[in-house]
Amino acid sequence: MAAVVAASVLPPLSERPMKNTVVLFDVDETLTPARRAVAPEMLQLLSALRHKVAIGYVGGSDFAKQQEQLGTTTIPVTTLFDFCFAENGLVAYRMGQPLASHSFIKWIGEDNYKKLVRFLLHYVADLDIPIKRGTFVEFRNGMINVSPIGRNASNQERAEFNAYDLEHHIREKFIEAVKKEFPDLGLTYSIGGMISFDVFPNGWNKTYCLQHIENEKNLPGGVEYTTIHFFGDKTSPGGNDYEIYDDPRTIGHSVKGPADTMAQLKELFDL
Ligand code: M1P
Repeated sequence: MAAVVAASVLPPLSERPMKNTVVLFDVDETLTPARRAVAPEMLQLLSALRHKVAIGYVGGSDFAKQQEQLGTTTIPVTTLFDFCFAENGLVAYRMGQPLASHSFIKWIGEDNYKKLVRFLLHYVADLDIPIKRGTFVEFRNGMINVSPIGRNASNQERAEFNAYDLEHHIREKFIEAVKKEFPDLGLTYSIGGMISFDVFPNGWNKTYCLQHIENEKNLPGGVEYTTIHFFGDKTSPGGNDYEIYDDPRTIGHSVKGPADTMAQLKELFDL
């Protein structure tokens, strides 16, 4: 029901009442609980917001996970947002159509990548943690995601690893070891979720997606977005929302979870 409302007919971007405003959202713990599905109430609110302004999300995860969390089996996530930015905007859709993007493997090159992945997998092999599952390195278009426990961990196992990591700093130590081994690769290491960290070229953080927003004015009949709001939960230095939250091009809003996002949206946009 909520998704049906969310997918209802909308004014084109150039005819939205606040047409120079775009509102961008982080996904995990901003629109949804971590790695869980969005609530129908959130979709309803986003639909109401979308009748006033342009909306988009920018997540570190790959597009498939965002489709799982924000869309349904019958509703593509690209119909629910004007802009969909997966992998920090390295995979991007505008009004349902894909935009051109860079790739991590082209940037780093096969030889450097082989050295990096060799080190990562050796490190995981030697790591003594309570349990391990599978998929320790996930290869994506704009980054790789590295998980000491493995991405196949269940929700229960994810929570247990997260608690263990808080105490033992497994991911922080792992990142320090990679940095020491590869001081010159120009990579950023970002802990955005519960069981893993993302690795991408310096500068390919969430601010990457802003170039797509800024390019809108150059499209035929395009809109110049002079006001860019961003809502995220990991907005402190070191968090993966920090750079875009702190960017001079955005108005940053820090949230404590999806319920807080909804409360702040209602107040700010009179919804
Ligand atoms: O969106 C935040 C992070 O979500 C996942 O992290 P984890 O599986 O560790 O909870 C990953 O998709 C990660 O890439 C992403 O940054």
